Amino acid sequence: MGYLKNIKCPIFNAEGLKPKDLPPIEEYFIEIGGNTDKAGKYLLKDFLSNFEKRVVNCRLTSVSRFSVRANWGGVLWSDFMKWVGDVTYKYVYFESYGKYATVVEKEDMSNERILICNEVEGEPLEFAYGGPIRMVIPNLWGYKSCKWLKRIFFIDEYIVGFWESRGYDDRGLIEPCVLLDVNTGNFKKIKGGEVLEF
Ligand SMILES: Nc1nc2c(c(=O)[nH]1)N[C@H]1C(S)=C(S)[C@@H](COP(=O)(O)O)O[C@H]1N2
Ligand SMILES: [Mo]
Repeated sequence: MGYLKNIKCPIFNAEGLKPKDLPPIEEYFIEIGGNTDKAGKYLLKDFLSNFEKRVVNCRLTSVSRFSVRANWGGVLWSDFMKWVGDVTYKYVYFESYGKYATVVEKEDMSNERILICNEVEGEPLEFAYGGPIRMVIPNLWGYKSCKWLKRIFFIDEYIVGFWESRGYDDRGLIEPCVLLDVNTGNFKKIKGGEVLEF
């Protein structure tokens, strides 16, 4: 059993995606879009081969009031952006293999821990938690961290995402509250922004 399942990390799957809805791993592709030379479709393994594997220790924090810390492995967003090279955009649009999408402001993508994640604690990311590949954006509410990632598009016009169209905040900045720390099972107060205090 994977680390997240072991510590009973909640699983969100708004689109009701099933493993059979994903292409087989050898055919799984990610599409990059926008005003960049790198726009196109990449088989996941080819995509990953462009990058050094990085591990980031940070928290995923849900507006539904839980937060989980883990060692997430994958492609550092800043490495990805170096590879993308010149690109002009105001937002980044993320879409899953289901009917899920979300958009993040350019400014919010500068956090150095943002990761395109395919491993947790050295193991492949499980389907339930967004495997084979998802976003981990520790500075925003979890609904901005798209699971079962299919598209990363650099865009100029805002697109309303799945939860955003249902009333969630467009920016998704983490607000002060009390939430469940999944790692310890304790409820903790957070001050807002990326959870760095525990
Ligand atoms: N494709 C997709 N991505 C998604 C979601 C979803 O339902 N579908 N839920 C979001 C929400 S609200 C949160 S809090 C996190 C939860 O990640 P987890 O299910 O791995 O705990 O995934 C986000 N990414
Ligand atoms: Mo969430």
